[in-house]
Amino acid sequence: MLKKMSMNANLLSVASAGALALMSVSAHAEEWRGWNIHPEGYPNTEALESFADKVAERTEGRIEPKMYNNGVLGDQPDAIEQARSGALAFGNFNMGPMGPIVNETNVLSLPFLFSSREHMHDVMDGDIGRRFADALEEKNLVALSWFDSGARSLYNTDRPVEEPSDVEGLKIRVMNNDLYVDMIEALDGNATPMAYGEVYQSLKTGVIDGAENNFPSFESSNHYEVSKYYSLTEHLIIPECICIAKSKWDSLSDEDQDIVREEALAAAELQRELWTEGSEESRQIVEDDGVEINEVKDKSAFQEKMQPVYDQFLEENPDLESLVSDIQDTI
Ligand code: BDP
Repeated sequence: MLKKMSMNANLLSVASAGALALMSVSAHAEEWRGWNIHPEGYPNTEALESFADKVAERTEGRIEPKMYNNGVLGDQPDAIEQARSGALAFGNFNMGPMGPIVNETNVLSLPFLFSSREHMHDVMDGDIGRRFADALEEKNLVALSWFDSGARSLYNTDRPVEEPSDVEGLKIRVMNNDLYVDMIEALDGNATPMAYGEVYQSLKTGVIDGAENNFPSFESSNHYEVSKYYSLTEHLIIPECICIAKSKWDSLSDEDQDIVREEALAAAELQRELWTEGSEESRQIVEDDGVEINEVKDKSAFQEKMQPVYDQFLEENPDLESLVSDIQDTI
């Protein structure tokens, strides 16, 4: 009897040693899967890779972020859902496709809301940015810092867009957000929401006539190879976050939270620097390849066309009116 008990106790201690060993492996290195839609060399990718390395180094391997670039973990709307549930640990998300999930962030998709990148940075780095972060957190995403994504402009396979009427009849791909459908329809174009990864082929085969994006994305996605008119409408300046799954964030010690937050802020600083250089380089690449880039002389004509989009949005979301005017007043 005694002998049997001690054998069991021995077995138990072997088993618990095994369990402990397993626990310490997982406690030692928790892989954090990070979603990124962009390829190697893109400003965001460089900054995210640096974030991942620094976090792993400073937490001495307690957290091991690993970037999955090129959107290999899925489309942006799916990835946002995965990060909300904790299936993905974090991602670099654009506030455009965030709108259908976190209603407040739709404000950031109102055309011509920000007058410049600097305006956007001032807003997002200050108290108003905190309000957006609070709204995101209610939906289980912890926004730690804000990346640049320049200004988005229209491009198409057919003609330069110089005035609103030039958009008439063009089939334009937009990101997944009804506000962008309204925006293109207000210009008498046909809007087609579509995943980013499908745009190249759709431009090439004529399923769509155009799309809209910043220079780095226009270049890195190769859309410039098949769409030779880029018109500087600069209608959207949309911030992007480094957003962490709330469940992952809440599981961190205070010390590790500080490290992750500091490195997310450092990554945003790096990204913004790389963005400035990267945009210039991308513009040069597409120009050298024969893309015709035109200024839009009278931007206010486009802005005026957006009035119904604002009116409808504010009618549907009266509680967001002060947020819109606070942003417009931050100059
Ligand atoms: C890029 C954004 C990316 C979007 C993409 C798009 O950085 O998050 O998914 O545009 O148009 O500029 O879908």
